[in-house]
Amino acid sequence: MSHQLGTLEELPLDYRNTLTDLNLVPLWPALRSFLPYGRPTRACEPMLWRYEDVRPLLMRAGDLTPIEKAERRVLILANPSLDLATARATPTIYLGLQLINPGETAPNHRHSPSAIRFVVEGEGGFTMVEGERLPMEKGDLILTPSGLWHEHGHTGSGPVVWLDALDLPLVYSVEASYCIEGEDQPRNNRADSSQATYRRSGLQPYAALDRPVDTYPLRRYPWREVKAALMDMAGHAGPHDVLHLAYVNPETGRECLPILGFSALALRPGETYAPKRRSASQVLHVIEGEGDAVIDGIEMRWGESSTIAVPTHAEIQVRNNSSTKMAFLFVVDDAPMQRKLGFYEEF
Ligand code: GTQ
Repeated sequence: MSHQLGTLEELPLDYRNTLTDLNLVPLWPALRSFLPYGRPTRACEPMLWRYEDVRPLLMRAGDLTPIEKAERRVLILANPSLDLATARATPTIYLGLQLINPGETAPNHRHSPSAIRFVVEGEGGFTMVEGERLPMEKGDLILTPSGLWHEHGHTGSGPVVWLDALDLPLVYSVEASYCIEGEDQPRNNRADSSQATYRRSGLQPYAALDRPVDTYPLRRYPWREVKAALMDMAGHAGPHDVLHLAYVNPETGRECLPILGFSALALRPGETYAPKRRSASQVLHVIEGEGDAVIDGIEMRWGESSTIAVPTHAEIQVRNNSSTKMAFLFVVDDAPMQRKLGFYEEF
């Protein structure tokens, strides 16, 4: 039963002062704010970044700041509803657009937050993870999980840009975020070898059956193959089936990182994606296509490489405006963390 709860002001001043002196706070005046009825109170608001707005500023950063002075030349997509200084797109998701020019290297380091790279443009970039050189082509997903050494480089021509997504806000908020710098990694001679070892879902090394599961066996998910899988799926699906594939650990079939989850969504020409509300916060990054979205009543128009922040519990509709072309979205969410902690829900 719902009661009007007592306020702080109703309490005698001497009582309040004594509580304060003893580092005590009464719960009841704040109870509804900690546990609002029905839906959480959210500071996070829907937000859109258009790549055509960000790109010129990122290129300018390339002229203004040499890589040695940046280590990572990144413009953070900071949602203004969440306090710019805390570098968050959603309560748990950090996003940045990173530029690397030909011949530059972003030095080796490892850190407690987990990161992914999702390639936005350019050819010839690579990320080295624990000695394994992973090429980066547009739309590829590259994992650099917590604690693994990683460095970036670029041996091609023209700029290379990718979207960084990190669970940094969560790790930082529990005061566990830190980084270690290292010497350049010794490069093993098995570039991109996890691609070969985990060539196809449903197959894994035989020896893996007799050892504990590998936490991060596959570090690159090529867009060429993800797109082909979505198109194959479209060919077999009914017209109302949602074309949505999760990126998973091939040994467990579960999410590939512990806190953030990644998936790819295809929208047929004219299709509107209107899923149930989810307790996870999300990011939608456009791989190809253009359209409209309504996120909690906020209307926005998206195009190639746009990035949209979606609050927890949000009402969302995303429409592919083209009558002829498919649209493809990369989705980041914090559902893996919420599932592990037991409060993931859809409504
Ligand atoms: O490329 O390792 O956007 O360490 C933020 C922190 C990228 C990276 C970011 C990082 C990196």
